[in-house]
Amino acid sequence: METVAVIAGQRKLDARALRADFPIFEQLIHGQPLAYLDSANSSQKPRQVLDTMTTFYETSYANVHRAVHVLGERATAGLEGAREKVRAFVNAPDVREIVFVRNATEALNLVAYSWGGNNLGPGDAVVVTELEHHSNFVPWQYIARRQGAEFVMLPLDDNHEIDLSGLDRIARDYTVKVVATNLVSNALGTIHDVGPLTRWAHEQGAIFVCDAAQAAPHMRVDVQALDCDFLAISGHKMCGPSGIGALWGRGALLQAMEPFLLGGHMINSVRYEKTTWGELPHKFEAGTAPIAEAVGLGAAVDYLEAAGLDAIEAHEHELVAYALARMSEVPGITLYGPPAERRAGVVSFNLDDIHPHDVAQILDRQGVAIRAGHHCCQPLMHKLGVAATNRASFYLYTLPEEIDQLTEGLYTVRKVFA
Ligand code: C6P
Repeated sequence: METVAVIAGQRKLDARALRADFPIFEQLIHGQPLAYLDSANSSQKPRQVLDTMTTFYETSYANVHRAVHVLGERATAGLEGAREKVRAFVNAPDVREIVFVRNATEALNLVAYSWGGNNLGPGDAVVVTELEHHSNFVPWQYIARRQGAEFVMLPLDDNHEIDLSGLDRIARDYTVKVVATNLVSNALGTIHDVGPLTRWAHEQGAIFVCDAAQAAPHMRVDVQALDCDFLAISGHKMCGPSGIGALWGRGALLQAMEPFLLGGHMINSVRYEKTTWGELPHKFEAGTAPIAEAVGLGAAVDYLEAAGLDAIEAHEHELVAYALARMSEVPGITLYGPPAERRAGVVSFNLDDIHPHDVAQILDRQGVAIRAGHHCCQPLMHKLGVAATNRASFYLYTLPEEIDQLTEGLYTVRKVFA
């Protein structure tokens, strides 16, 4: 089926046609059509990914890199083929720089422990922002303090944008070794222009660590154009299975780093006196890999490439503009985050003083799935002056009708709490 039309030179996504690829939508929830507005939490999976994984298990499954039999070879080719797809997806120069991990959290911990654990010390600073997901905040906070280094948070300004005005002072006070931020905020949807921060980080001689967990599913992410040093993604947010993610790192940095996890597969030789590490990327892939999950991630990359990252991004901009317009009419609503042009498909909000969990529960009864909570961004919630928000998030299969369903649902919530 044709799912992308070309209108005036711009590829336009046909979300209705794409949606037919997702079996999850073939059911009613509480007797209602499912409005799945929780894709930033985890996306749904198309048949192409599910079928690829089933076929792989049925025809090609074995352990990888250690069997000479046919199935071992097929499985290894499947895993390494997926690595090459991920390499091309993020435009990494070398496939050996792609390390398979469980998720973005593990990728960021790997960098914090392996790079930070050997390169940070007193007088050094790790700089993160106030709107980081805990996965790009807590590992840095922990490793900086463990190493006796400083943990510095770039605050948000009153518009909830990253405030760069304190950079000179930070550079004066510390030797900045790490700057870590996300490309897209999971709680506000902000698409960050990280260029100035990357340049500043490199002027300080620091590494720039990019959390692309929310960016990679929704827009073209190019590690060379970003000029970052490490980049983390999660498969489950981009139509792939859970249990697989990837870390990209500059080859020279990865080469110089100690391994993160130790054991099988990641060694070159083991003697009583000494163990030496394997080549990249295996040095960082101890134990049996998430094999079918990697193959599924490869299929997800194919799926997103076929839909077109530009078309996905444009579709989400349309949806988010529509959502902001519709939702702003609901009395008592507070919307957080930037204008539609600078947002991925995420809308965080609060409704009067109704607890977000109550809002989410009443919406669920109407077939609308959103997330309520702190979104693993407690420093940001503190800045917003709330304990939690509601968050609706969109993806390539989201339709405007689902936003209508959400908006109608919010009127019902207000009636219930009137
Ligand atoms: N955000 C959300 O609902 P994992 O759990 O490791 O796959 O991804 C962690 C992570 C890292 N960075 C960002 C920007 C993220 O949004 C997430 C996951 C989910 O917003 C679950 S808390």
